[in-house]
Amino acid sequence: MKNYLSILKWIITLAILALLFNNCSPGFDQTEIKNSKNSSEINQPTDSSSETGISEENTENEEAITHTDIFGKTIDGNNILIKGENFPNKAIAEPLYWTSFEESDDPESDLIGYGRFKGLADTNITAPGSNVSHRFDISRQDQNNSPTLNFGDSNELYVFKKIYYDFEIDHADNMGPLGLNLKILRLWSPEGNNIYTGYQGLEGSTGNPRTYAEYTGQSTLWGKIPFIPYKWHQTEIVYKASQVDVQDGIFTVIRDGVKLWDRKFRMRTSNKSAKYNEIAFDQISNGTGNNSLNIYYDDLYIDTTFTRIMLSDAPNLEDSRVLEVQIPLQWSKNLIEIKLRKGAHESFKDKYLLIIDEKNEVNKVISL
Ligand SMILES: [Ca+2]
Repeated sequence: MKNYLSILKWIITLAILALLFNNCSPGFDQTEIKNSKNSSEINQPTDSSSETGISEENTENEEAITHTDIFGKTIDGNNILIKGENFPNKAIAEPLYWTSFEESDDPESDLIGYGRFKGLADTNITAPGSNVSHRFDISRQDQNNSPTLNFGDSNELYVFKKIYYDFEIDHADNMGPLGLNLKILRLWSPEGNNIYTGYQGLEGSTGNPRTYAEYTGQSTLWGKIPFIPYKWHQTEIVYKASQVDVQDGIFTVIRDGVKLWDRKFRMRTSNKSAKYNEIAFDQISNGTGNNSLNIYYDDLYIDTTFTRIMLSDAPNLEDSRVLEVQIPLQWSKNLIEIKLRKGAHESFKDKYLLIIDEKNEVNKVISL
């Protein structure tokens, strides 16, 4: 009897549990679907506010939430739309110059000035994520063969490029009688004054790097950017013209995400007051030796504003080590269209789109 009552109790308990479960489960499922839908509406266009610290409205009212949304699939080469508010200014969406050196590109077509790309498409040494680079032999060439671009009257210049040096700076057969004097980056004014970062092969394996505003600078910046061959380097140049007779100009190189220096230069004087208007890469002064000196270029982006979008491995510029410039197609205060470029990143997962403003600071961060 006792056993019978015990079994009956169990049956009643199970029946009650079954009834409760039947009543609850449909409601639970519906809630889960709804939550999931809401969360996707809010988060998948990604809200950037948490990463940037930039205050955006935080309210219970879903209709009032403002955030940065992306529309389109994050696939390499895809065009996506970014919608939001208060994006930084960019008067012309497209950069001044862009080439990935892939098959369909003609790297010379948009270059202006006295130089041209004299190299050849190369498929053997290419930057990570690229199929084609541009091989350029600087041996026995004068500066008239260096890639050069006229950027007009702009006070600012931003350059993103990938570069690979297939030679040693101090090898005897690479040097002419006066050594190997290689200016890897140079900005020229119509008056002949210029600022450059360069090496001299006679001075050892790092090339004794120097950065100097010729005719107008007050001192030379030594070191900071040792010559490192046989390796792809993602290189960015941030330039801002100085005022006349004032040491307040910016010419900073960022290599593989690391800002190599942060100092100001006097780029103009009363005697030489014109601003720089041309950029030249890899100019040789004083000749070379008998060896070929191959330089490989990949992904060259030049613009007259710092405003841009970068795909990064970190939500801020300080911690970014792999950066890929994205190609803007449309740009307004609340709508940006870009052509997505994965570049050296293995995937878009856990990466960030950084919207950079006119001051070269992060305006918004979009988590992918
Ligand atoms: Ca390429």
